[in-house]
Amino acid sequence: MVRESIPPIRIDRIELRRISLPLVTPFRTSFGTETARDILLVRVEADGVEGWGECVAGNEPLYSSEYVEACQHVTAHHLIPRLLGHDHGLVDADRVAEVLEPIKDHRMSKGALEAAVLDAQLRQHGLSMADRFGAVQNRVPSGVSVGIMDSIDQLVSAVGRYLDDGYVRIKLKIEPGWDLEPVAEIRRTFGDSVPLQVDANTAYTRHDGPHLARLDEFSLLLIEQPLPEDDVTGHALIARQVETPVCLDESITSAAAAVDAIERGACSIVNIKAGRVGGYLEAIRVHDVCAERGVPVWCGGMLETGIGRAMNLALAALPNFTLTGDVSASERFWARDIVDEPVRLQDGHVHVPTRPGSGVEVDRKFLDSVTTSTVEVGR
Ligand code: OSB
Ligand code: MG
Repeated sequence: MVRESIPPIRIDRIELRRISLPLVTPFRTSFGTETARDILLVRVEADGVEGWGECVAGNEPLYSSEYVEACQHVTAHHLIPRLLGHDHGLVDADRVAEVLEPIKDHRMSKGALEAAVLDAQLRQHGLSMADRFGAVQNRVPSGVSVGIMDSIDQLVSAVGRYLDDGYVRIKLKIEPGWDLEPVAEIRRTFGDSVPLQVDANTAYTRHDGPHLARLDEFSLLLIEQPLPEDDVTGHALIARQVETPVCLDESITSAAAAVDAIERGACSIVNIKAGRVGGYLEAIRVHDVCAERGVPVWCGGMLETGIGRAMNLALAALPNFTLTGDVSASERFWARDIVDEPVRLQDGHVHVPTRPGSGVEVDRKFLDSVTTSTVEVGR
């Protein structure tokens, strides 16, 4: 990691842009089905450069309490005025979280704003996010998250196509009624050597330990977030009843939350998503506290466009990301991405961008064609 501080930038303008992008196939989880995304992008203009941040909140507050319309509101009315009011608009990405700290929660919104500042600041100084974060890989293995389907046959053909594409790890979304059978069928069809894991997105209860233990025979890499996000103690109970390692996603909202969950025996693996923890800089701290405790991490995804995916790759290249992440190619979700270099799958891997900032340029013409609103927010 480039630890020397980089000079701050003076912000001239901040723009909030909303885009609408259809998904190539509906994505169903235990909390709902998404067919198109309404995405908030933050664009910062500073000292002749621009930086972009992508807010990962969904259309509805189903994954967490955040959702895109609320994110736009809190960003415009609470976060940006605080940031610009701070040092006459002189901003250092390293200090964004601290300046916004009086505002409770709203981590996805804070993360998007910090990312835009960081992107602009790094571009200004010709430094890539990968170098700034301390990346140790120039490419990372690519896993794919596979939604709940209408039938097991459909699931089998979808997984078959992803394996043919070269994905090196499959994650199946599960929920009560869609767990043992789909997992058993994927194992029967594709064998025991396919790295396989499951994600429940909080769909089970504390009483489901014995049921979830029936997944043990399928040698899964992990089971992700079986219980509600605030039930850390419940996860510790489940972890004692199942042999499959428990991994937390929704529950890990900060580095402090990660330390707490690990110390309480609630998880032995952590999924890191920058948006969920308030930004890439806190995500790096989550990585560090997990590394110090011997807990492996992997990079989660939130159906990002090429902007967020490029930044995720810089993060996923850190040394303790020893498990394959949800860092699939752009075409997994989008017919056309909004950046000049969409993420491409090569030999089961994806390349970590090397150009300054996020390393990708926005395709302005295409972006304009999918933009539903743009507002400029001042002090
Ligand atoms: O729980 O990991 C999750 C997408 C939206 C919300 C939550 C999750 C997901 C995914 C998608 O699993 C992973 C990806 O973006 O590749
Ligand atoms: Mg998850």
